[in-house]
Amino acid sequence: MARIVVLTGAGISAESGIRTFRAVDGLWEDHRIEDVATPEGFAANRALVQTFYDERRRIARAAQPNAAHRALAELEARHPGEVAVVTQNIDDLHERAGSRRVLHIHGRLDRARCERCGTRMPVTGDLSDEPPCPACGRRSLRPDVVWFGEAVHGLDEIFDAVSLCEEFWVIGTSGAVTPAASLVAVAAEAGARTALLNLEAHEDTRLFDEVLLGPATETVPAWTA
Ligand code: BJW
Repeated sequence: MARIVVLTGAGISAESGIRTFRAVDGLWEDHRIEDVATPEGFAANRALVQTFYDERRRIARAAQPNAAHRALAELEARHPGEVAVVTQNIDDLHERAGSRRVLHIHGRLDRARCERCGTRMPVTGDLSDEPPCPACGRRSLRPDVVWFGEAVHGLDEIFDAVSLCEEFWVIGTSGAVTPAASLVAVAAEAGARTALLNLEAHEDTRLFDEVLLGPATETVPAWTA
């Protein structure tokens, strides 16, 4: 089990040029959440949702890990086996920075899942082309991401890790979405020290033992040094 569990959100990738969701210029300003981030929205307009994720996949591929991703990878390298990253992000910037133990609670942009047979696979091109599933041949692939109303990935493992850690740090998330937002209460209840590193204070700030405000590329290297 990891001594340090780090929960990350969109804010950690913001300085890599990936838009957050709930900022003034965030993704939800251009799109209705229910149109692009629910199973119902996908059923109503597959092309819109596939194109939305194709575009985000292109942006994520072109983005580079920043100093905050690298600081977490370096922390893990200095403390092998003691650090786990639980990310809400669907980009792979933690992995590309060198983090080895990364759990993608909301899925991954670079993976697809067949709605018919459940097979999961890497995505190389665009899903809006509606390529067939290599396992069953149906044109039923969707991004392997977690939309509202769907079960997050690996929740039991994450609850176990958070309830056994000594340090629980939360970086770059608004705390607007459960169950990720409820993990700080689990950690605090279990006696872990909790810390929030975020650009700005938000409703959940008071739940943390320590709060460090500022851009992640400055706060995370300082905090993990
Ligand atoms: C910086 C920075 C810098 C900026 N440095 N910081 C009522 C009705 C229906 C459902 C519910 C309900 N009440 C609760 C629910 C549950 C629902 C939920 O939470 N809804 C709320 C909106 C109310 N949750 C779910 O549905 C979840 N599933 C679930 O509960 O399942 C139950 C179940 C069990 C068993 C079987 C079946 C079901 C699933 C939630 C899925 C969320 N999915 C998304 C999309 C993923 C794919 C994609 O990326 O497109 O996940 S929504 C979106 O929000 C995305 C994010 O991961 C998530 C969190 O966003 P995040 O990361 O916090 O980003 P922001 O933009 O909000 O905040 C960024 C922060 O960074 C800000 O604070 C900035 O200040 C900061 N920042 N720059 C540091 N440089």
